[in-house]
Amino acid sequence: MNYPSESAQIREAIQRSKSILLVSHANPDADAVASLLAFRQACNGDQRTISMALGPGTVPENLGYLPAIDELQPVAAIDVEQFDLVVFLDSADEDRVGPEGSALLEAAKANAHVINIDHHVTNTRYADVNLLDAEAAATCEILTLLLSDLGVELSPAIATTLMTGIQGDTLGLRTPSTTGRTLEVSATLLRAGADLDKIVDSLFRVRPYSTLKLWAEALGKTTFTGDLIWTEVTEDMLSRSGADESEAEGIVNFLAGTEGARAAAMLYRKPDGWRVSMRSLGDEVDVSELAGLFDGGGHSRAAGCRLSGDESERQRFLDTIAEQIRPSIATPANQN
Ligand SMILES: [Mn+2]
Repeated sequence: MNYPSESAQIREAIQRSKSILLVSHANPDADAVASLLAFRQACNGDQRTISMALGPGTVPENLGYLPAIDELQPVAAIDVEQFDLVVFLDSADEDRVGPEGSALLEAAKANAHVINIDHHVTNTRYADVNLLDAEAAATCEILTLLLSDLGVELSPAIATTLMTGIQGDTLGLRTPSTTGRTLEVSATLLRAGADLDKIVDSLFRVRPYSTLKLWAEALGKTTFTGDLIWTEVTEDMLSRSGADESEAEGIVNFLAGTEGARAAAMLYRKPDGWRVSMRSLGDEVDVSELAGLFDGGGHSRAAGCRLSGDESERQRFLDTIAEQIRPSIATPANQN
């Protein structure tokens, strides 16, 4: 057993339930979407009603190959009172689900049993059963271990879905969150029939032309504030390129690899401010701490927050981050 006590509690909760709601976060990524779909497939053939809901944001088009992806619904369309078990996946806290998150969690707690399965260090343990494993590179890594505990056989479709979440969160097993166990779990999924070719092509190679046009413009606007490299995506840029916001997701990782940058930020212009996504390449800068200064959170090398206000708030953010990431011991000048 990988998670003896949590797996037993989750098994019991599922057995007791008649209708299950699976929920994941806003601006969904591969791990969020794959977590829902994998859990859904694992319950296939089951007599229970199972619905899947996501916080606001576009489902990335490159995940279109995943089975049952068209069954995903927006959280706003869900009547949570219909469900007696609600499972939050890949969501560190209720706000991560979006503006409706806290109301949803409150309603879920009033009517249903609530389970929280996640790998974020910043998870607030908001559920009745919390299966949290910050050592896991992806929620789909936890789910693979959980499904094994529950005795669910991995079909090629489930394996492909779980592998999608792992590949997505590890950028193809390349992030420092990738552990020996991540590789072992991946090997298990591959042997169970995961279509790795399809996943790697869909996540990392094939992209629409609109993405290239958006990237060209966003990279063209890239600039430094101190050692922070950053750029912005606006509504105008999206309409000029014909891209949707999710097509900009990889830009911040790309920026983080720039020599001389200690952290990278992507600012998504919103009517009331910005959504910010941050990355760092090395151990020296913990972007979850930086995001925390602006009421955000995440992982040490990938985190996010929101800014509300105008250009002056954006400037305050940029200046604050630049100041925070300045090397603490200044390099002595003209010493040699
Ligand atoms: Mn994740």
